[in-house]
Amino acid sequence: MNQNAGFGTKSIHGGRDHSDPFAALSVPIYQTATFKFANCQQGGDRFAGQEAGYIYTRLGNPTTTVLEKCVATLENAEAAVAFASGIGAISSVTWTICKAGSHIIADPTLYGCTHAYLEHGISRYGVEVTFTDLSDSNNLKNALKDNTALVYIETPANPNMKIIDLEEIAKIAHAYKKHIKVVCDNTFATPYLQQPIALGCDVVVHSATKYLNGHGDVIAGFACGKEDFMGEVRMLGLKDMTGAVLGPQEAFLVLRGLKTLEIRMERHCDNAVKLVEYLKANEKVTEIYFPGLPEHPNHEVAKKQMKRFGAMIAFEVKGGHDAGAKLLDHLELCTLAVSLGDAETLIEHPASMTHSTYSPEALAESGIPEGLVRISAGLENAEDIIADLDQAFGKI
Ligand code: 3LM
Repeated sequence: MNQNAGFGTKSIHGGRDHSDPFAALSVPIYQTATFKFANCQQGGDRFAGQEAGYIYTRLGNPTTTVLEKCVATLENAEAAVAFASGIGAISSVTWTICKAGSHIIADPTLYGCTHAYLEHGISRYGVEVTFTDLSDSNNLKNALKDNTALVYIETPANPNMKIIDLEEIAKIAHAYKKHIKVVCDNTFATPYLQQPIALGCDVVVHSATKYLNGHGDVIAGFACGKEDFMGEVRMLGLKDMTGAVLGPQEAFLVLRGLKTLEIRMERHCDNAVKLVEYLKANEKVTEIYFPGLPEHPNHEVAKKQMKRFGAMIAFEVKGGHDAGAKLLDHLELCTLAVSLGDAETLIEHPASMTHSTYSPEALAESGIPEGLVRISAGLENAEDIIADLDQAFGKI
């Protein structure tokens, strides 16, 4: 494949080396836990890293290798590592970077379990975590310390689409100390809309459970970055510390899902724009959180670093939490479920679901109102999604 190929071409052909003995069009599923050695010498050489080749699927698998190469190509990264989940990727990366005494700086607006992991998980092992609003880069300057090892960001952030200037954050962190790793969770944007590594970040993490797979039938994650560092993440974070390895079946499904990422993202984004137009005209909606709106506080940054504004929308309803709950209970086509990035439009209530791990104080600090409703615009016909919302709004 030509290195200058377009995104859609890369998502179909990326990582394929055409080495299959039967020339199968789709990547075969190597459903095996272990691989035979020709003799003892070969086994020893593979373990010693003196001979290339597979050993055991926790360390690598041919189906997964193709997928990892494809995702690295899409993120413009030297290498990628696949994981059993997004949280598997996030914990493996942070365990690889940090040790007791390390300091992490993170924006407080994050996916609920990522926030819980940083606040209550890794902090149990002598790693200090400072949460500060990174949409103001002065807060980063004030928080950086000698032992800062990692700056952690989601943009657009779950669940309120807060936007952070990746180029600016990476520049400030690296000017302070070159070795600080700036890690960006690119789940909401996908590499089609935003390329954190090109903007100066060191590592991209993903919940591939969402848009990358795109069909709501797989839990998966990725980390992408420099080849040397991804080697460390594989050999320490994944192999020895978390063991959060992606299975070959799941790798196959993500490869299949990725083939349509570009066209799915275009349709998701088109539908989101139409939903936002509808919500803007709806007098029962008091607030809309969408980076494509000029009144979004970081609209200009989103415009600079994203191709389009994504397909995640949050809003508040007149009457607060109770009115929002009523709306969700009356939907017929839109699905009341957590997760996002699927063909189906998914809708949920962050304060009691995805972000129920946050304390009321942390919700307030992160700009997540109690009544907030989050919607993942699916791939159905926009008129049908809107008609369903409209009938449910009619019941509150
Ligand atoms: C959700 N999010 O509905 P997995 N990073 C981001 C995420 O949104 C998520 C992860 C990482 C949701 C999941 S809530 C129980 C359902 C930005 C997940 C974690 O480990 O693959 O689930 O990814 O917002």
